[in-house]
Amino acid sequence: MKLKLAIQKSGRLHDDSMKLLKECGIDISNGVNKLKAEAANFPIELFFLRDDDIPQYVEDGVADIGFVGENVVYEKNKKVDVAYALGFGKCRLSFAVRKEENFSGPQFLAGKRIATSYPVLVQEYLNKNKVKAEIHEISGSVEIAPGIGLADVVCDLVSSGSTLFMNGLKEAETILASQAVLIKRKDFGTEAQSILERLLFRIESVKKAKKNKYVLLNAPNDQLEKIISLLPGMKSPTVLPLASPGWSSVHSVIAESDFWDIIEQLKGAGAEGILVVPIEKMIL
Ligand code: PRT
Ligand code: ZN
Repeated sequence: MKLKLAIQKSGRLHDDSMKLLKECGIDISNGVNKLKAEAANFPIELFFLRDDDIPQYVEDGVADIGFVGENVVYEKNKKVDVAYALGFGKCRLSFAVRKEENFSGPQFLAGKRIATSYPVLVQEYLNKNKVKAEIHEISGSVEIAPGIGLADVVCDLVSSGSTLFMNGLKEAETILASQAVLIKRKDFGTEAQSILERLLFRIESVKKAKKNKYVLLNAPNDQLEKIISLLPGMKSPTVLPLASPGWSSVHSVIAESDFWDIIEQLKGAGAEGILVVPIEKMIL
């Protein structure tokens, strides 16, 4: 069997979805102008769809899994499971008000007209905060609604914030932090599950590799102990003697997050010739 994966046909998630599959060593042969494509070297079949339709296709079992934004998953509220956070397509669903206004809290929204493409999530927020407001559902260019007098407040996706800024709005309150996730259908056979596990294993290796760097450095032997204590490594660092006496070569893996801290400490401890190399895959 082949696992059927739905991804966005074109738009913000398309390229990152294709890139991730490529990094997982999955070759997609035919182009994206078709509805479907097959992988040559992995039991997977791709469906290219509008992101809004992906949860429904997965619920119906037309696709087994899908890559889609959490914002769409929770708005559509279909019967699917969120199986894995993919780490790309990060954004937030936020209320925004005119820049001269002061959002004092959920009560600010009482009686206001809210323009949004996310009526379900907005209504949920209003209910949770026991606020009554009018929701105007619009499918695109939500940010122009206050300017043309269609609404007082908007609730839309934000990443850099420049769209809001250019429309004289400011972000007031985030109701959902979102990223692309892998969703799967409820009814999943064992064969499908085992292909999914192979795929997730590869995705996990790619993600881990991106978060880490391979570091090689030269260390004077009398500082080795100190330098090794600074380096976590996967088990422990590799230490090899250099041709010149009194020196060793030390290899290790450092997490991107504390990378510069550790490099500075390594230099302070006498490390020289530090090389930092990206890691392509990391299998633990
Ligand atoms: O055609 P299809 O229906 O498939 O695509 P679409 O037009 O509905 O979606 P698309 O391609 O715009 O976005 C797909 C997904 O990308 C979204 O569902 C989110 O999960 C994710 N994503 C990440 C974003 C953004 N960042 C984002 N910034 N989706 C939309 N935006 C828009 C936002 O709506 C606003 O208009 O970008 C503008 C704000 O960006 P900044 O950088 O100016 O703040
Ligand atoms: Zn869409």
